[in-house]
Amino acid sequence: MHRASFAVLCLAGVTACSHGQLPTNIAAGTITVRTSLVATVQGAALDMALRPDDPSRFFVATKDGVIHMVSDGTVAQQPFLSLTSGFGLIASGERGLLGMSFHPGFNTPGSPGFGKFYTYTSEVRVGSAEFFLPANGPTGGSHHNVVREWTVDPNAASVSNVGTASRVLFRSANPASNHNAGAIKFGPDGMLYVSLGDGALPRGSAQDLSLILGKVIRIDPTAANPANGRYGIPADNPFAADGDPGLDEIYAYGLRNPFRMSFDRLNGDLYLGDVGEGLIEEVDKITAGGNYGWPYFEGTSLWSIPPAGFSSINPLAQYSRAGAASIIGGFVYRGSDIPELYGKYVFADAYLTQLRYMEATGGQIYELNVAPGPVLTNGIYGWGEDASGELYALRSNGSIVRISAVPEPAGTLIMLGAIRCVCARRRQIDSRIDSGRLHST
Ligand SMILES: [Ca+2]
Ligand SMILES: [Ca+2]
Repeated sequence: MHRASFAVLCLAGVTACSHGQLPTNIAAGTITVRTSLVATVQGAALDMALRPDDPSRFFVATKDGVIHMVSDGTVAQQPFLSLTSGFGLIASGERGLLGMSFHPGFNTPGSPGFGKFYTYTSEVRVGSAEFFLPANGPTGGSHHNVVREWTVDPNAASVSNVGTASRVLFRSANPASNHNAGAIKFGPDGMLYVSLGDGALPRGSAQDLSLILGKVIRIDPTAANPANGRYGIPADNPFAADGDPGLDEIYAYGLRNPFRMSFDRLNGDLYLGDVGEGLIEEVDKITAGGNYGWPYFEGTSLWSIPPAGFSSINPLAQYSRAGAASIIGGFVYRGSDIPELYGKYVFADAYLTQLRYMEATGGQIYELNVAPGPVLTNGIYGWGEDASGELYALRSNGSIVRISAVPEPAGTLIMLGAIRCVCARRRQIDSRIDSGRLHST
């Protein structure tokens, strides 16, 4: 149906139906990496966080509501956090524990973020939501997407008092069960950035600046300004000026379902993958106040007729949804293990096993060649970045897969060894010939 409406719009001569050159097959790139299994957790892994003080432990979040602690490839028997019972988490379909982040001050005594981490969860509706569609009212909608702040003993191996350890920063009533987004990341400015989907129905929420749907928001979780009391709003947010009718929380808008989001650790640039409707998946670089087009544009393709004078920011890159499903935004690679990948944005698609990359400035998308080894047989739902900037694909079967440089192939080493062996034997024979001993052996 959406394809049909697109065709009608194009035939009607509306401009910007310019996606026609999108390849359905992504070109093979020139970079080859190796994948290796770090560990496997139970459930679909979709986010990974590191404590600011401890690069050796990975905290891996699963859709069904568990945060696992992984140290040196071993998954701790006791989960760091479990929301699987008695919590009201909904983990069906696109809902669940969708993101987590430690406060940068998590292990700094005296920091307002000491002992604090944050989650984004889909939960049963409880009371009134702070954000809702007027048509549904504050108690309506499918479920609540909830941002919570957890306060724990930084030395504790797990959160034991799940019922009381968190406070709700806000609830957003999602109109439908899908398009929840759920990335939650601290920026280099110490602010918390959260991506929210457009809630699926009705279309248009992403362009409505009175709604939180289809936005990236920016808040200070440990402050409390008079506007809300549960978190602060940075004064330099794009719609926070006195008299500006747009929600003060909004950082960027016009997004459909920006499921995964990351900051480039080198320069603080914010990237996300925005999941498409029927034709196009896209990578966006997010700037303050930016409008990313949905639902008037899906990628650079017109999806519905915009108002006169409408303009929006095109994606950095886009690919056809044909044969794909949902973009899983990754990271700009800033590690040292794969020098040729440095500065490239690495990402994936939820239903494909391919790894993809492009220049951080956008343009052509390539497939990352993967050397023979453990096979990526399940789709990728998320990405993690370790303290050194190395990347990990988080898969739907719970496996955490490290991307690394291809080592010197074993065959080459054997051949080199054989050549050395032959040469040594030859030298031995030569010396025996020289000394006239060959026939005596
Ligand atoms: Ca405002
Ligand atoms: Ca867009």
